[in-house]
Amino acid sequence: MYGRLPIVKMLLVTIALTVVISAVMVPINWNGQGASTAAPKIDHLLNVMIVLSSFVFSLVMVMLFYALWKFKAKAGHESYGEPIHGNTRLEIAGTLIPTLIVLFDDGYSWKVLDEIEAKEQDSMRVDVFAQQFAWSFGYPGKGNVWNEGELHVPVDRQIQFKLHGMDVIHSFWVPEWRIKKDAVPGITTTATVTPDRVGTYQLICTELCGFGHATMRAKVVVEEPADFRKWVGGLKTPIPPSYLKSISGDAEVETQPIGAGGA
Ligand SMILES: [Cu+2]
Repeated sequence: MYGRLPIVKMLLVTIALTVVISAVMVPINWNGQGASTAAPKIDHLLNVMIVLSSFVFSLVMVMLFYALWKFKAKAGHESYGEPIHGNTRLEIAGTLIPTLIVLFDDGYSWKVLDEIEAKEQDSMRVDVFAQQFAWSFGYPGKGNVWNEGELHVPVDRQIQFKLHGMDVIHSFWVPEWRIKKDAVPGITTTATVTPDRVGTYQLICTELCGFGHATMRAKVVVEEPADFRKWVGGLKTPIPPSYLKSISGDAEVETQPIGAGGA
């Protein structure tokens, strides 16, 4: 009734717009400094998502502005538009294209997370206890020693953080490591990280957990293995028995194919 849509032209404009938006958005360093082996993978994943999102956004904009221009009511035209009965081709394309994009996103994210979480032979376990509004850390491989408020880890070694929520849900996040995972009461969750840059960072609780949430931070020190051994060797306090007792009934969740969210 309106003639055929200029599909090829619309697609070309969509692709051109995608290129322009991506050229502006992709070079921006959204996540800041990276300091783990996961960081480049996640930053690359984000760039792929930006390009795909730019494509979807451009497609919608091109169709919207085409419709605004092409089907604008003529002056003095007061009646309703003609009734239509759907468009099978459009409905199939409108279902298939988003489905394929989302499936691709899923598959690619899954692959990246799988690579990050692949357990290495010499990975070290660190227990992380999150409670309102403080962090503490246990080193089961180092005589079960424990430290409050400051986390030390050796550089270039995979760490399996076993996360324990002692009261409410908290979330473990060191922005430079990119990985973020919830600490949930009753469940032990695992965050796998290989820090690859010596330095001092901040562990931030990123799940609104109560009045003191904004202050729930801990210092993170990534250091050479020898420095780490010296530091951990100087710890004398064992993990408090009350802590161990309160997590003894936890369900163990070794791997989660899809990362837990967090506000
Ligand atoms: Cu919090």
